[in-house]
Amino acid sequence: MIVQKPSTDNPKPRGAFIVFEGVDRCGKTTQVGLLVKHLMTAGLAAMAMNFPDRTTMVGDLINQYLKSKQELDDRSVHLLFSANRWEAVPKLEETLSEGTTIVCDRYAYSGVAFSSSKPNLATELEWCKSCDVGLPAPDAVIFLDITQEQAEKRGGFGDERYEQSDMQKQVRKQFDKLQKEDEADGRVPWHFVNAAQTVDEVQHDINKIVESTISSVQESKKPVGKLWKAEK
Ligand code: Z5A
Ligand code: MG
Repeated sequence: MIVQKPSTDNPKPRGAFIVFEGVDRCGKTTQVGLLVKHLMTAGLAAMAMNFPDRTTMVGDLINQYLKSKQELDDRSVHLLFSANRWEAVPKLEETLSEGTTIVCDRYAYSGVAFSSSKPNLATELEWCKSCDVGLPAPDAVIFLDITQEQAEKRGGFGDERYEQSDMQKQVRKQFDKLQKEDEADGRVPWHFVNAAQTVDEVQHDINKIVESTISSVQESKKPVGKLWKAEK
């Protein structure tokens, strides 16, 4: 992997912002950990992030909701998931500007895909997206692609809200809509990786995508984009 050396003419490039998405048990957390290790072994600064971040006050409310200890209206909890990302923005931007690549386990796409899969918000995709407009945009979304049947072979669902087959199938449809919208917009590239392969095979595919993303971020010197925001 090419690691650009900073100099006076060539200041330290920003880090890349890589987001992992996919349905339940597709292997996101497994691959985020492996990717961070791989990048650090190659001499690159890299850091993992995850959403929901259950360690904050907002994240604690989300955690109580996901564990069914707390009932919340669908729009309210959607706003909490979004707030949980907005509260992370200063850290996210600072980390990228210091040249550290961020590998993020779920992001706004999960936010919109899960909320808009609920009957009350089924026709509210645009409202769901609007809460996250302007967040830092990923340089790449890695979608770990697996069928519901394959994912279910990895063990039964846990006891959290949303861990049900019908919900997960609807979520997958919503992810597909979001991918098509991003494709039409042309700013955030999605990469579909066959997540039904072995852990090593999945990792191999991911490493190639991420190495090329990091190189293009370094070469283009483009600042971090704004998610779903119309360009002026
Ligand atoms: N949610 C939301 O509603 N709104 C939002 O804005 C956000 C999230 C951000 C909690 O998320 C819930 O929040 C989630 C979406 C919603 N609800 N659901 N479903 P979470 O990220 O905390 O969820 P999680 O509990 O970590 O599950 P997960 O992320 O879906 O799993 P995963 O990270 O994709 O998979 P994994 O933990 O890496 O692997 C699962 C198992 O498969 C494990 O035993 C691995 O060892 C095994 N595995 C992994 N890779 C492989 C391969 N290649 N082969 C075989 N076995 C494998
Ligand atoms: Mg996970």
